[in-house]
Amino acid sequence: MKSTILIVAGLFCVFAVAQRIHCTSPVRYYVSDFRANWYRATEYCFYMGMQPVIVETAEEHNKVIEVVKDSNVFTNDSFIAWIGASDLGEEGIFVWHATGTRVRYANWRPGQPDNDKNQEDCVTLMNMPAAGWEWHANDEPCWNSHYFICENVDMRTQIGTF
Ligand SMILES: [Ca+2]
Ligand SMILES: [Ca+2]
Repeated sequence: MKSTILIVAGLFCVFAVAQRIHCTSPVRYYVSDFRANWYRATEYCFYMGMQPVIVETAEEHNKVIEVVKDSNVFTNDSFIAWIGASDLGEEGIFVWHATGTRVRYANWRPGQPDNDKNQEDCVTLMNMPAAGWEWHANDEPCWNSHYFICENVDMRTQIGTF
């Protein structure tokens, strides 16, 4: 019985490893080639059968940076994109929109999120090295217009089963 469990666990791990390889394929993310407010960006991700990107680990954060750098809209001096988190539901409680789960990891710049002017509820990824922004997360007014990042829904769901 013990060995059966081990074999089953072993197979599951192989399966999980296979998924992980698939997850890091280039098709996982979409970087928009136009700017939109956070709401429109969110709608657009779902419209394409994707979802607003969830960035839950430093590894995913780095992967997203790679994908952005490969995109047509990236410029070295200034880049801002919406990601799929907000505190629209409850001020100060940031949640991934696609799953309703709390944001546990975010590369917030020190001092962020600051809910500036009591108007900042949606999260961007921001790279503006001259101003001290180095792929930091920031809360901004949701109606600002930025590029945005979507990810493949199926990949995220499969990770969830692991
Ligand atoms: Ca807020
Ligand atoms: Ca802010």
